[in-house]
Amino acid sequence: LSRMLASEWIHGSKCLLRQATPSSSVRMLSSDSFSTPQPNNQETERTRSVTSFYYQTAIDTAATKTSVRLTPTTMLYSGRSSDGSHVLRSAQYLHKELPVRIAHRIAGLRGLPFIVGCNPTMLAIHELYIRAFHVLTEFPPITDFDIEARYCQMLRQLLEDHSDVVTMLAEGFKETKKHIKDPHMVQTFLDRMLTSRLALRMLTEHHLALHENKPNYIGIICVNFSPKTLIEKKVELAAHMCEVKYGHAPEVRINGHLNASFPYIPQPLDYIMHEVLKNAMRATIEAHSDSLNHLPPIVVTIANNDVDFVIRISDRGGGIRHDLLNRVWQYGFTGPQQHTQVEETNRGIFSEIMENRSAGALYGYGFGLPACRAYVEYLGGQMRLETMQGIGTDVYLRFRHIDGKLESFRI
Ligand code: ADP
Ligand code: K
Ligand code: MG
Repeated sequence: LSRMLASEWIHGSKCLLRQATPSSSVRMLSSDSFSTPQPNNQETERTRSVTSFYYQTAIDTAATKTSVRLTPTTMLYSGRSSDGSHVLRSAQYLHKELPVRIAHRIAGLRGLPFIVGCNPTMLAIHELYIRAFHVLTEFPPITDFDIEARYCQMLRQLLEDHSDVVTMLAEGFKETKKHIKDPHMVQTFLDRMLTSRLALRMLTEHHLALHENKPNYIGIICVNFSPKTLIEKKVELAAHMCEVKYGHAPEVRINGHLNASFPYIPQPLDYIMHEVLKNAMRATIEAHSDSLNHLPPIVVTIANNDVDFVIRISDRGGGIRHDLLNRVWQYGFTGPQQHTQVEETNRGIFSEIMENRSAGALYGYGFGLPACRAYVEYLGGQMRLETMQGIGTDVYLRFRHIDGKLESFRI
C-alpha cells in the first residue's frame, strides 16, 4: 500500500500507477515499517497530497546540497575514542549526509526518460529511495546513545530493504531496453547510481561496524588486508558456482606478492573479484567444453607498491571477439553462450527457464564488467582488459592505496 502512495509522489497519476503496479509488491511490503491506511475518503486524499508536496520540496532542497565525501584515512582515524563519542559523531555525520545523497539519486531517477521511469521495477526503486529519504529525514537529532542505537536499527532495515536494488536495476533496464535510444544515458545513469549506492552502503556499514570489535578492523576498514586471502575466498565461491552449473571448475593459481598486507576496505574488492572470476571461469569452461577434465588454470597475480596494488586475472578462455570488445563494457550486454556438453543435455522449455534462473547467478545480466569498472574508478583505480583472440583474456585491476604516497579516493 505504501508503495502506491510513494509511487504517486513520483508521478502523481493514479491511472498510470494502477497499470504499473508490479506483481512483486509482496517483496516491498514485507519490510514495510510504516504502511499507511487505505486512503478512502477526502480527508486522507488531502493529507496525502500535502505530504507529497512536502517531501517533493524537501527532496528538491536536499538535492541542491553537495555531499561531504570522506577519505578512508579520515574514517580510520576518527574511528577511535574511549568514551564512544566517535560513534555519536559518525551517526551525526550520516544523519546529515545520507538524505543529501539519497536526494541526488532521486533526482537522477527523475531525470530518466519517461518511458523508462514508468517501468514497474524502476518505479519500485524510485519508491525505495523516496521512502529512505522519508525515514532518514524524519529521524530525530542524534544526541545520545539510545537514539543512536535506534538509528542503527533503522540503518540496518534500510540496508536490508535496498539489498535487491542492483538486480532490480538490471531487470528494469532489461525490460525497457527496446525503448532506449541513447545507450550513453544508461551508462552514465547506472555508473552514478551504482557507485553512489556503493558509497552509501560503505558509509552505513562502516558506522554499524564501529560498534563491533572485530579484530584487525576499524569499522569496515581492515588494517592488515591481504589480497591473497580475499582472492582465495572468492575463488572458492566462484568455483563452487561453476561446479553447480557445469559440473567442473578450472583451478586458480595465485602468485606475485602473496604476503602483501595493508589497510584497505575489502567489501568492494570482494564484489569485483567475484565478477571477474566468474567471467574467467565461464569463458574457460565454454572454450574447453570438449575437455572439461583438462581445463587450463586461471592465474591471478598480485603486485603491490607504495602507490597502488594491481591484481591481474589471466584466463585461457579463448578471448573476446573483436566485434564484441566494446560491447562487453555496456550494461546489459551479455555475450553469446557457447553450448557446452553439460548444458546441451535436457533442453526443452521448462529446463531452459530453470537454467536461465540458475545461470543468473554465474552470468546473464551483463552488469559484471561495467559495474566493476565503475566501482574501480570510484575507488581511484583503473580496470583494463587485454584479450588475445583465440587464446584468452587478462583483466588488470589497479587500486589506489588508502594510506599510500598519493592522495586516496573519497567515499
Ligand atoms: P555477464 O557475465 O552477465 O554476461 P559481464 O559484463 O560480466 O556480463 O560480461 C559481458 C560479456 O563479456 C560476457 O557475457 C562474455 O561474453 C564477455 N566476457 C567477459 N569476461 C570474459 C573473459 N574473461 N573471457 C571471454 N569473454 C568474457
Ligand atoms: K556487460
Ligand atoms: Mg559476468
